Amino acid sequence: MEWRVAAIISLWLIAGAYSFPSVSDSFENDLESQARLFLAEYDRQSSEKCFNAANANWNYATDIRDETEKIKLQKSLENSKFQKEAWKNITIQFKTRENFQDPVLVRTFKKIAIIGTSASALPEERLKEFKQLQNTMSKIYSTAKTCAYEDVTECNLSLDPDLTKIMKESRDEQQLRHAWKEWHDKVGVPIRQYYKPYVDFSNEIAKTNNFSDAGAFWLREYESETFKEEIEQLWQTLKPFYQQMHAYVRAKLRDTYGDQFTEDGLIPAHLLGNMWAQSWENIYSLVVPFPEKTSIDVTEQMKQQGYTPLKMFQVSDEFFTSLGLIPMPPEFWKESLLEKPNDREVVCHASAWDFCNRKDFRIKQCTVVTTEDLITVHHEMGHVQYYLQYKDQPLIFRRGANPGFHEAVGDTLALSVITPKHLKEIGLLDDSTPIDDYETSINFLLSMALEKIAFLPFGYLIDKYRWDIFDGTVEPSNYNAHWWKLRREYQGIKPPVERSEENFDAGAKYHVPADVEYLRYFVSKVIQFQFHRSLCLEAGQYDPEDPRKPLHNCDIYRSKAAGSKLAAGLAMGSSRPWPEAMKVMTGQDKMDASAIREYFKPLEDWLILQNAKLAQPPGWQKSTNDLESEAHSYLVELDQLSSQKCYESSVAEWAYATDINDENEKVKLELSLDSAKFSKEISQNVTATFPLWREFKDPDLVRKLKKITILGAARLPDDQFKKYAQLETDMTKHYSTTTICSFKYKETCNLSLEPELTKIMRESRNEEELRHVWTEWHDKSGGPIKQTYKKFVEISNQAAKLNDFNDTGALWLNSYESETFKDDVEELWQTLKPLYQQIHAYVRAKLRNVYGDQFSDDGLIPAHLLDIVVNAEELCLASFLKFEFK
Ligand code: D0W
Ligand code: ZN
Repeated sequence: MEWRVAAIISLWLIAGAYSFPSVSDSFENDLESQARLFLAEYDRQSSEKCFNAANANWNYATDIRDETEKIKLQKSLENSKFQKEAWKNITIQFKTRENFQDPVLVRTFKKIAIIGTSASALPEERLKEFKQLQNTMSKIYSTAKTCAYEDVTECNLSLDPDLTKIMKESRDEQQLRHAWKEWHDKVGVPIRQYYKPYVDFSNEIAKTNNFSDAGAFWLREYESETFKEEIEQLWQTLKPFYQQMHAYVRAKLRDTYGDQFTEDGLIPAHLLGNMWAQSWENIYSLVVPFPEKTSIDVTEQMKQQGYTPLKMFQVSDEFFTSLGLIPMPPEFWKESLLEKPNDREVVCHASAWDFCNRKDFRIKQCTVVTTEDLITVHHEMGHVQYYLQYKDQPLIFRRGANPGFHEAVGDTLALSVITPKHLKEIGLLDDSTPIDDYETSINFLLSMALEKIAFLPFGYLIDKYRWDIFDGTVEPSNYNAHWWKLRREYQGIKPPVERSEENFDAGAKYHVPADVEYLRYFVSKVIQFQFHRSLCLEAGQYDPEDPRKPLHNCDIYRSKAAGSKLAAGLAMGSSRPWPEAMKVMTGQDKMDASAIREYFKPLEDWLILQNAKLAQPPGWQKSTNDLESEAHSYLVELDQLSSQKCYESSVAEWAYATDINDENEKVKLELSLDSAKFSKEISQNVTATFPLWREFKDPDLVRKLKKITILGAARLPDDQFKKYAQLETDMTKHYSTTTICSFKYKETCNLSLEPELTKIMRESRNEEELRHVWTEWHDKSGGPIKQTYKKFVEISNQAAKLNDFNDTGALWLNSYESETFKDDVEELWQTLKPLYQQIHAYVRAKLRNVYGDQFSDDGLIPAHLLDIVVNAEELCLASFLKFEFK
C-alpha cells in the first residue's frame, strides 16, 4: 500500500499547488479505495490550510492591528481557495460518490460539498469583500468604547470588563440606563449600515449551496427536516416555567426599582444584571428567596483564596481529568490567553480554538475572578475537551455531533461543579455551611434558573430574528422594530430608552456582527440536562426514586464511568448523525425537556405558589402592533370560514324561499341559529383577544372589527334568538302564503298576492273589485300578525340595546354610518316634496275623471286606486313614473 500512496501524492505534487491525483492515472482500480486515498491527502492538505487560517485568526484576535487583520484575511482566502479547488477535483473524479457502498465516504463527501461550495459560492473578489464586511462588523463590536456615566468626557470604557461590571453590580437605575444606551448606540448604530449587505451576501452563499436562504443553511448542521418545529415544541414546553420566573423576578425588581414598572408587565431590559438581559444570575441578591439562608456565590471565597484566572483553569482541568477525560496538553497552557492584556487591543469575547493539527488547542478569555467566569471557564474547557476527544477523526468530522453538543459539554460538567456539595469538596464553600435544607435548595435552584431558564427565550429569539431577516419576512426598514417585537414577545422585556430605526440593537450582541449561529445555545441548554441526568445515573449520584439524591444535587466528580460514557459520544465527532451520539451518551435519541424540568421541579412548584401569594399573574401584554397583525391574520382566516357559513345559509334560505315547506323551514331556522351563534362567538373572541381594537392604526382593520362586533339580533341569548328567528319566519311565511277570495267568483279563495292580486290592482278599473282586494289583503295579511309584530318589536329592541343602540331603528340607521342620516333624509324629502305634491295633484285630477265619486274635499287619494297593494308609503317616484294612464 505504501508505494501507491507515495505515487499518488507525488503525482499530486507534480501537477501543482492544489492538484489532486486523477483517477485514470491511478494504480487503483477500485473507485472507493481511490476515494479513500484521495481523502487522506485532502485531509492532510486541508488541515494545513485550516491551521494557517486559525493561526492567523488567533494572531489577529489576540492583537487587533491592520497588519494582523490583513494576514488573517489572506489566510482565510487561501483556505477557501483550496476548498474550492478540492471540491472541483472531487466533482470530476468521483461522479458516483453518492452511490458509494461505504457510508462514511458518502457522508464525508456530503460534508466537503457544503464547505467546498460555500467557499466557492462567490468569485474570489466578492468572497474577499464578504470577509472584509464580516470583519468590519466584528471590529466595531470588539473595539467599541463608551463614555462614563459620572464623567461623560471619560470615553474609554469597554464592554469587557467595564460595562459588564456596571450591568452586573450597579443598582443605580440611571447609571444602568446610561451604560445600556451607550453600548447599544455606540455599537448597534454603526453596524446597522453593514447588515443588509451582509444578509444579501449570506443568502447568496446559501443559495449557491442549494439552500433557500442563510437561515436554512445554518439549520443544515442539525441534519433534521423538522428541527425548527422541535425547537418550537421545546420552547412551548418550557415557556410556562419561564413565565413563572419572569413574574417572580418582576415582583422582586419592583421592590428595588418601583417607578420603572408599568401596567404592561414587561421588565425594562437594563435591570436584569446583563447587557442583553440574556441571563439574570447577577441580580440574584435582589431576588433571593431566603436571604438568611446560604447562597452560592463563591466570588468572595475565590478572591480571598487568591484565585487567579490560571488557577480557575487548573481547577477546571482537574475536574475533567477526575472523570478520566483528557488533560489539557502543554501547548494549551503555554499558548492560551487567559487574561486581558493591557498593552494591545484584543477580542475579549471568550473562545476556544482548535488549530486543526491535533496538537494546538487554546482558549482566549479575559477571565475575571467571579463565579460567573468560573462557569465560563468550564464552558470553554468543554470545547477543548471535545476537540481532544475527536482529534483522531478526519478533519471533516472534527465538529460537534451538532453545534448544540459542542456548547453543552462544559456546561454539563459545570452542573456538577456548581453544586454546593462540590464547592465544599474543593474548598470554595465553608465545610460548616448547612446545604441540605429545603430553603437552601430553593436558593440554589433559583440561582441556576436565573442562568439557565432566563436564557431560553433569548437563546431562541436571536436566530428566530435572523431567520426572519434572511428569509425576507422582515425588511431592513423594520430591523429594529422586529428585534423588539421578539424581545417583548419571548422575553417579556422592553428597551429602557426610546428606540427607532436608526438603532440596530441586535447588532449590540456579539454573535450578530460576528456572524455566529446562536440556536446552538438554546439546544445546549436543553440537552446539557439530558447529558447530566444520564451521567449522574451512570455515576450513581442520582436516583429518581430516592428523594435524598435529586438531580440538582448530583456531582459526577471522579466518576470514571460517567467520564467514559461522555467520552464515547464526544469521540464520534460529527462522523454520525447526532441522534446516534446522543444515544451513546444518554440512551435517548431525541431532544427532550423532561430532564431540565425535573432538575428544576422543586423550584417550579415553589414559584407557582409564591406568585400566587404575591398575586403575580405570569405573563405580559402584547404590543398593539403585534395584536394588530394578529388581528389581520385572524380576519383572513375568518373570512374563509364565514364565506363558507354564508354560503350554507344562503343555500338553505334559497331552498326555503323557493319551496316553503316544514322541512326547509326547519333547516333554514337551524342554520340561522347556527350562524348567529357563530357571529356571537367571533364577536366575543374579538373583544376578548383584542380589547383595544379601537386603537389600532389601520383604519380598514378597525372598520372590519367594528362590523364584526355589531351583531344585531345574534347578540341575543340563544333561546331569545330562537324566538326572534321563529317570529320573523312566521311573519314572512304568513305574508308569502296569504290568499284571499275572488271578487267575481266568491268560491275561489286561492288568490295570492303574486300574480293574481297584483294583476287585478294593476289592470282592473272596477272600484268595487279594487276595494275588495285591498281590504281583504290588508285584513288577512296584516291583521293576524299584529300580535306577533308587537313581540317582534320588543325582542328586536332588546337586541338593539344589547348592541348599545337605543332601539332597532337606531341599529338600522347605524349601517348608513352617519350621525345625521335621519336629518339628511328628512331634508331630501323636503326638497322632493313639492315635486311629489305636483304629481299627486295631477294624478288625483286624472283619477277623479275615472273614479269621481271616490274623491272628497280632503284632497287625499284612496289607496286602492293606485297600483300598489301593500304600502301606499312605498309609492316612490320610480314606481310612480311607471304609472300607466290608460
Ligand atoms: C467559541 N465560541 C465562543 C463564547 C462567551 C461562551 C458565548 C454565548 C452563552 C451563557 C473559534 C471559535 C467557538 C467554540 C467552537 C463562545 C461564549 C462566554 C461563554 C451563550 C451564554 C453561557 C454559555 C453560553 C453568549 C463559546 N470557537 N456564549 O469560535 O468550537 O465552536 O469559542 O458567546 O453560560 O451569548 O455569551 O460558545 O464558547
Ligand atoms: Zn461555547
